[in-house]
Amino acid sequence: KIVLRKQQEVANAKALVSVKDLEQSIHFNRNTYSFKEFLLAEDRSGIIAEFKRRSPSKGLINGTADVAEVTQAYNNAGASALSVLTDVDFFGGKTDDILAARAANNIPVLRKDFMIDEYQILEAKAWGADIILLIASILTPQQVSDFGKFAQNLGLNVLLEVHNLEELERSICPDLDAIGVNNRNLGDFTVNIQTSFDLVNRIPDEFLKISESAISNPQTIRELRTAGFNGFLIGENFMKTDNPGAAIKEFVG
Ligand code: IGP
Repeated sequence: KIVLRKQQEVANAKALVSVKDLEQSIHFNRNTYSFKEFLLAEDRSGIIAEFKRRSPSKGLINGTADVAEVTQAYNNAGASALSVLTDVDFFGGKTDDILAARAANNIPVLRKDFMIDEYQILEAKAWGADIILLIASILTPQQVSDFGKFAQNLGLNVLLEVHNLEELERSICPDLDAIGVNNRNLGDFTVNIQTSFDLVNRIPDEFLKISESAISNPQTIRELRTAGFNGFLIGENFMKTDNPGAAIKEFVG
């Protein structure tokens, strides 16, 4: 059902903004920031810090936070990259959020959405994103490879999200930069950090390894790092506080 909803959304967007318009936007012709460079930088934390107003599993998380202010605070605290939700219906995101995050920061930005069409990848570039997310559970292996190539040809980096070994083995291909293990099951919203520990050694070393969701303390980050992860995607535990930019500081270092 998410795929059908997104297809409708993409059709509506295409009717309003042509591919040519996207290609002529100011952000389209720029050098993107390298996910790998920032994730592995000595002076950065490996944290991919997410701006998320609400979610289907938690409802409203933060209704008042300002995207430029919060992402800048994440960046200043040592985040390696920023993740910004652009899905409207489920996550309360919007295009302006990613434009604002881009304008305020000089580190990689991930467009966090359900990508099902090349058009959305062009949007991501036009809106100032550097990284796109491909979710294995909603895409065929052929789509993962095609969208991965398409994004990399635009200079974007590609994060493939998997939730189990079957998805990983079915979808892995050379057209990716990073593999993210989602600790949250998108079907029933249950979370289990063990998912990351179980899958980390199945990810080939040529890919960046990211653990996603339900990371609630710095000790877990240390354990994930020891197990082989390079990156840690964290949203709710920052966003649910009054001051997300202060909350990240306790997770860094
Ligand atoms: C962040 P959390 O539990 O720290 O808020 O999780 C991120 O991993 C989560 O928002 C996410 C997500 C997704 C959201 C991971 N994969 C796919 C939407 C779509």
